[in-house]
Amino acid sequence: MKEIHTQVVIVGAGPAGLLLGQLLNRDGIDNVILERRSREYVEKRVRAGVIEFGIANFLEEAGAGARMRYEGLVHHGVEIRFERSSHRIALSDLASGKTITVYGQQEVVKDLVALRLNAGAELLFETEVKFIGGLTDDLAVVDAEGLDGSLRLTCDYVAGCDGSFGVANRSLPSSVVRRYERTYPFSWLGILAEAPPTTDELIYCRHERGFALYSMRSPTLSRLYLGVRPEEKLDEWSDDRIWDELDVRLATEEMPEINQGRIVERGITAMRSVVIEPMRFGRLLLAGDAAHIVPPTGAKGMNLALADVRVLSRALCEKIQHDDDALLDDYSATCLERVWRAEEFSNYMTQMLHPTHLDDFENGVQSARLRQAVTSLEASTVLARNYVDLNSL
Ligand code: RFL
Ligand code: PHB
Repeated sequence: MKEIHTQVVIVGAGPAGLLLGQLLNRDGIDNVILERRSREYVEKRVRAGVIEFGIANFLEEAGAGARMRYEGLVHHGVEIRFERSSHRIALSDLASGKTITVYGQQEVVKDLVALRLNAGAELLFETEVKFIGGLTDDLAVVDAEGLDGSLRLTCDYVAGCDGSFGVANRSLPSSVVRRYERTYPFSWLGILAEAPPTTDELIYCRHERGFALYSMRSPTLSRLYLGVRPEEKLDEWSDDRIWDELDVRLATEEMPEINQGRIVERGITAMRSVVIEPMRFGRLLLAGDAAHIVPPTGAKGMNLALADVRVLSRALCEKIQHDDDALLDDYSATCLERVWRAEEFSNYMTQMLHPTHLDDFENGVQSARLRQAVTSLEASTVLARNYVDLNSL
């Protein structure tokens, strides 16, 4: 078995793990990233698209924002559509001039992987962590299986950035962990299509047949979602059925049809909210989806993950370089306050925009909430601020 010693082992090369690696490298803290998938797989995984104002600035400060600034689409508003009418939320006007940047998560991942490999830092793909232990000992131990066989790493700290179904959150003793969870009675069917976006801004739409979201990635690529029942299968959705349903749900008099094109990626995602408390046990610190999941309606998952590692990198730096425990001791509480705010916002957006065929009272409440969101200055201001920059508030 090959043995390695480093200061921080990072489990997972998603946005959280990769940005943490970059921040620690900049502070001169030795670290190794272990990722169970191949480089090609993580760079092609299509997921999030909206980067908050403060998080975009932070990516730039971390030296990872150059291509995002050049290629990302800067948006000043979003549209909320219901009962076949459109309502614009003027994000920048309502949120002190702030904007969102539409830039694919896999582009953020590609940029961070390139930075790391160019710096010659350790990033082991196709290396799956099987065990994390020694959390209250002098050194933590991480066992992994890689392309060249078994590995044992010893380290001061383990950053569990391996997503919801990884090994890190299962390594916290069950006696100290509390898990809060909600599963929603719908999923999202998402597509990426070679079609120029029909609109300049994102459209969140509630239609009696279900939710729809119009988003984009570039002047030639559209990203669209349909709310579907959790039991629905991808093979029941032909291209024609997807486009017809998007047309029906999104249609207004001003926008009767949407641009179509070849569908290059498709998937169905279940909608869940999860919070794991605490986010630290001894030498193990959870960050990103490993610690919490939000339904994608608020566009918060990746932003939360990046905001966690902003806190974590500072805490690790204070501890490792100045032997100061204070930030590390506060890590979980500091993050969880923001995490619960994001859970609340994502839950609010989800519950407002997904009609239910089971409960007409709920549908009435949703309509009232939507009308308030677009007609009350106070309500639209809260929505705009949370949407644009929740993680810096
Ligand atoms: P990731 O990206 O899941 O990365 C975890 C990595 O860990 C690896 N791994 C392991 N590696 C080694 N050993 C093991 N035992 C391992 N187990 C797992 C995995 O292979 C993976 O590479 O977690 P991270 O870094 O915390 O990032 C979180 C984000 O990916 C996630 O929150 C967002 O994608 C959520 N999300 C959105 N977030 C936004 O901020 N804005 C959005 O617009 C947005 N839209 C979305 C979304 C997520 C979606 N899906 C598909 C879930 C839209 C969708 C449809
Ligand atoms: C996306 O562009 O993929 C996207 C945008 C907004 C969301 C979720 C996903 O709320």
